[in-house]
Amino acid sequence: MSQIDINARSETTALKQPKELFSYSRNIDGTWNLDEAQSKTELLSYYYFPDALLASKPNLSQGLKNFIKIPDAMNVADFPSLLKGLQNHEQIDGKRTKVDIITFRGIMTKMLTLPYNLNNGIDLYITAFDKQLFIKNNDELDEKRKARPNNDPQKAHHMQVCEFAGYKFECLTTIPKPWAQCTRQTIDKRDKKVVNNYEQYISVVKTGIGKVKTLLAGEVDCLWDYIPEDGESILPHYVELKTSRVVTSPNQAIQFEKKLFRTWAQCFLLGIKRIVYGFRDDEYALQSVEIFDTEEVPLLLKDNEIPRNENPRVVCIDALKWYGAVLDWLTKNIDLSDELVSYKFSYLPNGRYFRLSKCTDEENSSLREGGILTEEFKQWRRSIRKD
Ligand code: 0WD
Ligand code: CA
Repeated sequence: MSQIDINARSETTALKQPKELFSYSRNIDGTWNLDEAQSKTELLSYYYFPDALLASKPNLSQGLKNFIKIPDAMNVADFPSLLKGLQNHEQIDGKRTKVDIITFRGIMTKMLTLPYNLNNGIDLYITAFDKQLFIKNNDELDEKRKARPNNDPQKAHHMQVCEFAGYKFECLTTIPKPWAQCTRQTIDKRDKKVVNNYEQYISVVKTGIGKVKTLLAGEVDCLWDYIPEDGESILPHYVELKTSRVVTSPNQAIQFEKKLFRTWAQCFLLGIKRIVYGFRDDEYALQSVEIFDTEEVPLLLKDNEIPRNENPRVVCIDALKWYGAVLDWLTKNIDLSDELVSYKFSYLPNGRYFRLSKCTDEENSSLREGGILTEEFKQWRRSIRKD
């Protein structure tokens, strides 16, 4: 077993410009669509929210009882679809994608924000294959934690409404096609549309920090304006949509700061430039909408003068130095060519270390046989192996 001190920091934070490799999507019936063009035309929507719509203070809880919600256990990061998409991409590209780590953005958001979220545990599985690390969340453990009885039904209900409110906000602020191609009906009846969280669009991006190259798959909410011409990066055109309670007290300001930091990490990792926050009151009525520039968030956090008591000021560059250190450590402490073991990489709440330990043989086999890797992907990579 080996461990990395959570106070580890890399000296530099040389960052690579993220680049989209491909995209795919999840349909309303929960099936995956690996057709990139179709995913972009059918599942990628457009931001459209004229200020005038705020006047009616739309209620973000409206339609909750018709919410088409994917069961939590099914809504986990899905490796088989990502790897199939990657295989398609490599077949078109004619070569293996040269990265060190393949994972989902949500996992890397947890890593990057760790220095300012010390009381959240993180439990990951890591498998080396074809000289690359595949990192997966331990979803079973998360499910068990979530399944603990909640003794406060009022709070449980509030959490449910808040989750719905996020998807409702997406529904109110987006249209399925560019404005000129939408019917009047589609635009005007957005508030009546049945909300679902099955449909999603996923962008797969190549990026990295220091010497470590990463491939990250992450959900993207919508486009700000249009899909650019070939040759120009689509990433700066994407938007992240979020909701939060209106900030009315210093304590809430601290909570919002934490959320904004997490959102910054989420967007930064994929190279998304714009964040749109919808602020709602305690009755879930939408009070205001504010647009943040991802690049400006670190400065906002740095200059924010709020009474923060024991809460440390969030320094994004410090989080990046930790992120650089931990990814570098992983690629150096795991033998990338050992395909006989898998690892657990875990951080206990309020711990001082992130620990790497070997999985049991059973866990290793299950990760290599469907848990992370698929037979089809392994065969594909073996078929193009040079040695
Ligand atoms: O615990 C789950 N059910 C999770 C599911 C956790 C993390 C991811 N996912 C799924 C997503 O549905 C997607 O298919 O993995 C895929 C890739 O996601 P990602 O981009 O790596 O995930 P992340 O950055 O953590 O979150 C993106 C979105 C969220 O948007 P907001 O605006 O809330 O950050 O994934 C959804 C959500 O729409 N999502 C969740 N939905 C339900 N329960 C959860 C969750 N715990 N976490 C993320
Ligand atoms: Ca969102």
